[in-house]
Amino acid sequence: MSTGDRPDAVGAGVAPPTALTIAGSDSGGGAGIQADLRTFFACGVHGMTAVTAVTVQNSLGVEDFAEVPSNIVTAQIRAVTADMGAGAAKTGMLATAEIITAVAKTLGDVGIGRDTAVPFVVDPVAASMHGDPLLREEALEAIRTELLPRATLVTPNLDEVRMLTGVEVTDAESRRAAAEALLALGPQWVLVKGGHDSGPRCVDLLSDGTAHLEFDGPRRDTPHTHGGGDTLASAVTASLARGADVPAAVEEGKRFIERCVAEAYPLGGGIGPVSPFWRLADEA
Ligand code: PXL
Repeated sequence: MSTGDRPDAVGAGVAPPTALTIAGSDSGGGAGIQADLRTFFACGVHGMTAVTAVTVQNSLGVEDFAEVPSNIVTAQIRAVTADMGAGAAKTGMLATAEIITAVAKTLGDVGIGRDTAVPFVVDPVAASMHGDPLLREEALEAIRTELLPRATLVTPNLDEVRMLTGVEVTDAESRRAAAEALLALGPQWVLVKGGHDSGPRCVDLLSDGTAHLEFDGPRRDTPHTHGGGDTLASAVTASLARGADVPAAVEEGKRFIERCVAEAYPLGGGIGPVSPFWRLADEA
């Protein structure tokens, strides 16, 4: 799809590809479910949601959150998949071990995940950009043992890599070791993201244990990166829903997020969101 074009598969009155996000609400609109939906839209995909938690936040941080009961989370997944179908799915903030366990079981029941026809991306969200926790401590083990074995792709940043595997990424060798440690937990592919690293370049490593693909881009000097991880994972999920394989979807997702970070905007007094608005601007 070139920017400015109507996404190929979408004609008037014709349903676009669909994707499901299982994630938390960000009242500030820049991350979580809201980032996922605006990214799906910008990438030509009809977005559906299973809301896991409602956060109370603005650009200055997360003040509080309430979880949605796990039976309501799974009922949302069942309702949309039974009737509308999902071309791909992703998770973001899952908040508790109970929700993770319920989501993992339900995805198995409805046929979403690695080794099925419906690709599944796990963005193992643990904290906000401000460091506010979005996942209860005991839930990490449920991500490791119940969610990652079902994942087509897992997209941790370096803090999440450390929390999940104990590996501290400092160079190419430790990045490779981190990918191996994550693959040992059962996902088909892993994208170790370099965004939280320092240095002038941002290097991400995509691996399935056989292929090792590096994505290298410039690091932007902006504080406004709220929703960056969600937006990347959603853009990749949208590409998967449109039929791309994992390396092609990550390539497309990287191109998308790089421009969203380049055009991120201040909003409020703290960290502003990455921006998919350039897709609209190109339409004018
Ligand atoms: O960007 C990670 C993230 C995911 N989901 C929700 C969030 C955040 C970051 O603040 O609030 C709901």
